[in-house]
Amino acid sequence: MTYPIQDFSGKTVLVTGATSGIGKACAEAFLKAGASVIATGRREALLKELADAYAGKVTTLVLDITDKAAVEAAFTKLSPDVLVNNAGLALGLERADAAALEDWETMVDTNIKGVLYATRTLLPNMVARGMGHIINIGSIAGSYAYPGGNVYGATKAFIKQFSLNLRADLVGTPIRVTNIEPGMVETDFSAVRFKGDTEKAGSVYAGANALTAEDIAQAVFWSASLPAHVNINRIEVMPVSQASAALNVARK
Ligand code: NDP
Ligand code: 8X3
Repeated sequence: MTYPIQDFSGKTVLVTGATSGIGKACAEAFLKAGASVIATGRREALLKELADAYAGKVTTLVLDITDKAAVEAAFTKLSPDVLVNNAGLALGLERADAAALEDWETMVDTNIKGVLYATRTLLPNMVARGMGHIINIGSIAGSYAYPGGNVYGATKAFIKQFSLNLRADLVGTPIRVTNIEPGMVETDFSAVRFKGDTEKAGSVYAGANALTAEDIAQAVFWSASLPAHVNINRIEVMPVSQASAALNVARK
């Protein structure tokens, strides 16, 4: 018997932060499988590039995920089969006593509140339709502490627990919830974290044989492609070159 994976033709996938990196790769994985994609992000030109590359299959929504009113207005009538809550960022790697409070606020606004705005707006439609899969992009930073990961890691810990709590609420409905937790993926992530310092960003990935955005897109796609009765709760993915660090001890 052939294993009954989902057919994505005729299905719609909404990807937040589809202008680059993991979000763009997720959009492309679903497009290649025949789905239509609603691609969101702030950089209109990059959304247009994606739409041009997959003519007729991509609807673009230029929006800032931290803008609650804009998200509600844009998403309220939508009922995608899959929502990939991917838009997010890290800002800075300073110790907590030196980090910029504004950076902390931006991470909370984007990585937590943005996910809440998208999820809370779309979820009633999914429940009413009796169909839907919410796939959050968490991080290993939500499970393992590292110096400078302070608020970024905490936002991803929120996403891990929010994903599990959504599952608890949605038992008895067909809605699925998955948290994908990547380790080091070579994208614009570090260039954003280091505010355009591409040399510093490059050194993060140098010689590391990091994961690619496509590696994570495959985990996202696989989770969504499984039969409707299967829920992947969490997937933690690291490059083979990475492992959780030993506990630190400061010595005299
Ligand atoms: P990128 O910088 O390549 O992509 C980030 C995406 O998020 C962009 O499409 C960007 O779109 C979007 N985004 C950021 N802020 C906003 C905003 N305010 N409103 C709308 N969209 C926004 O990085 P990645 O692909 O690596 O990151 C994607 C996700 O993966 C993030 O949640 C990140 O935390 C997570 N992750 C990344 C890892 C890595 O090592 N790279 C590891 C673990 C998790 P635009 O700028 O056009 O608005
Ligand atoms: C990104 C992975 O380890 O840089 O979420 O925080 S890490």
